[in-house]
Amino acid sequence: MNDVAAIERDMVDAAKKAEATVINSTFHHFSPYGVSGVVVIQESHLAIHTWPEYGYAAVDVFTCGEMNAWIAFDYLKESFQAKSYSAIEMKRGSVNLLTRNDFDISTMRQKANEWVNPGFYTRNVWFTDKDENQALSLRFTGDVFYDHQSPFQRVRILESYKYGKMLALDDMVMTTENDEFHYHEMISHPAMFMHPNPKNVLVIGGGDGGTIREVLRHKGVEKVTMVEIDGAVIEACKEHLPQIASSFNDPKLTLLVDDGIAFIKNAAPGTYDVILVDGSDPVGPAEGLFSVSFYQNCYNALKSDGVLVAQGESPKFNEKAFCELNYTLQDIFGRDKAPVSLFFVPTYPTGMWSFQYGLKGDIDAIKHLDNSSIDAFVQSEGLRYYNSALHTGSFALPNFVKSLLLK
Ligand code: SPD
Repeated sequence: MNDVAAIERDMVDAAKKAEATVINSTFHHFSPYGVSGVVVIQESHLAIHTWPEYGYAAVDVFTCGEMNAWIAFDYLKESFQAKSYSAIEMKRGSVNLLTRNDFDISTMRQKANEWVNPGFYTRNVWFTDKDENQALSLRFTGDVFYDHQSPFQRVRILESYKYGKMLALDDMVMTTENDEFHYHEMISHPAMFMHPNPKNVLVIGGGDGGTIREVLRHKGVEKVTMVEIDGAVIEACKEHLPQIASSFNDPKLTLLVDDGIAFIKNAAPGTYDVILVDGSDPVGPAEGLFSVSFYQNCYNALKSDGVLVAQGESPKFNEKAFCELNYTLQDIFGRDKAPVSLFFVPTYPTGMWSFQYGLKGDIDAIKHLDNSSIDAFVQSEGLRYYNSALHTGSFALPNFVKSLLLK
């Protein structure tokens, strides 16, 4: 009752099943929940208002009598899987009281043509990523390129007006065509440059392919292993987000569709120079990517000088997960070895997001950087977010974030 695209589809299909002629439809998602919409048909209209919090919808099927409205009713009952329902058929108007007006049909047609605005767009559908108290909404075209319930999550590729195509897992924005570089450059290049010579890299998650694309820009890398639990994410992105999923055929890549948590548990100690945890939020399949045992296993799998970087949530949207992850990293890697970098993602709730590090051995987040080779790399690769000044600056935290991270 909160899925605006599915409700619009079912309402339009209900009209068609009843052999109505569909003229247009307009549907609106209210934040944080509720949908209203109308399907205009030659025979009048179908309208709906939903209250997801009650699992309830009110529907009107208004016809001029040349179609069987009950067919539409039965179809909606089925498609909404209604457990209970009530319906009233209401005859409108008192025909004996009506008098027909005479009018000139050709004048009416001409006037109608003047009123029609062919460029007028009526669809107004929104995707909302939210918790109980905050939300970020993106208006999207209503086009759904991929929608599949995998064993782990609902995987969708939708098209937003402002940010292009978007990967959503369950109801959360993962990445969009137009701002993916913020995230993918910042999860990979700071870690790759703070390590003196990263050769063997492990990516856990990252099914859209953006993180491996960035890691593989570093010519010294010899091997990248990527472990993604959900093959549907890879399949969807290869087909619909090819600019992000552009490196799956790289010969240096070993791709495993498998559970990253089990993988790291069984990894040989001291194997990787850099581990990047490109997971989703700590609900569903990614919950284990926020556990103490997972990070202890990552620590063991790193070489004696190694860098771990993990998607660290937001200090403004998910403070609890943000802090708990950092406390875990402080406990495992050491208090001064768990720095946090902040960066900006317009399509994540609040926009303020983090990567959290665990640094092993002599690695430091900023002390040993060679800024001129970083900027030469930035230039030659045409990076759009990361640069040497930003690398250092991203580890400078606002005071309220520093306070949050004090154990
Ligand atoms: N709320 C979004 C958390 C970020 C999840 N990872 C994004 C995947 C991009 N490769």
